Amino acid sequence: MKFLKSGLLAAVGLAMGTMLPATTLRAGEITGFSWYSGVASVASTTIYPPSAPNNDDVAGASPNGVFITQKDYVAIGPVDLTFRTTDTGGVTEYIFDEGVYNNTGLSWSSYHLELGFGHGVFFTPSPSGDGLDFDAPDYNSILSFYPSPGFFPSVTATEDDIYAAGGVMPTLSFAAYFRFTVDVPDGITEFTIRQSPVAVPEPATLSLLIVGGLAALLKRRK
Ligand SMILES: [Ca+2]
Ligand SMILES: [Ca+2]
Ligand SMILES: [Ca+2]
Repeated sequence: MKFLKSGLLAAVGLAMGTMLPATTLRAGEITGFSWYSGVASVASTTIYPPSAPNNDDVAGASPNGVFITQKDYVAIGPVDLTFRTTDTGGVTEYIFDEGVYNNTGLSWSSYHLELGFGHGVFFTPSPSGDGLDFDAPDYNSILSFYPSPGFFPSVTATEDDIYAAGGVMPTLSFAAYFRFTVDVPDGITEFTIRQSPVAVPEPATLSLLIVGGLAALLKRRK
């Protein structure tokens, strides 16, 4: 499995290297990609130079896109997708399309995305007003976590957080795409999209919570 994973990574790296020779560096654009997780595998991605750099205020789907074809969660926890960037002389808006597979054995009640820097224990959230955001303040582009057969119809976005909820994504189900929009500014060399599924509390956990609550109540009465 390990060999498969490293082989896959090597293949992705090789593919990106082939597509992105050093001479193609341009402004405000995503140039490379890494992922970090103990709970999921990322099948592949393709990074192209943006066809419309510095299009921060665009409404609707940005022509600049990043596809991440499959993210296969085998346990609940965060996955950090880190993108290398280079200046473009402005803010470039990207649309992200992701395939997400729930292989955790648990149903998910919501899905959380955060923008920041670094990965793992070194992850730090993106500050307010730094130009890196989920299409703030306009929020006039693609934001959808409700592909067929459903999943999360209710989505709220703030500058650096997206919460998708209002439904359930059962185990062994696949979302052909989750879609969201990110503004990539000048002045950074990389940024991270941290993504975390949130599991529906198991009946056993719920019972424990209820028992705990009752015990606390009885203690107070005494
Ligand atoms: Ca920010
Ligand atoms: Ca924007
Ligand atoms: Ca926009």
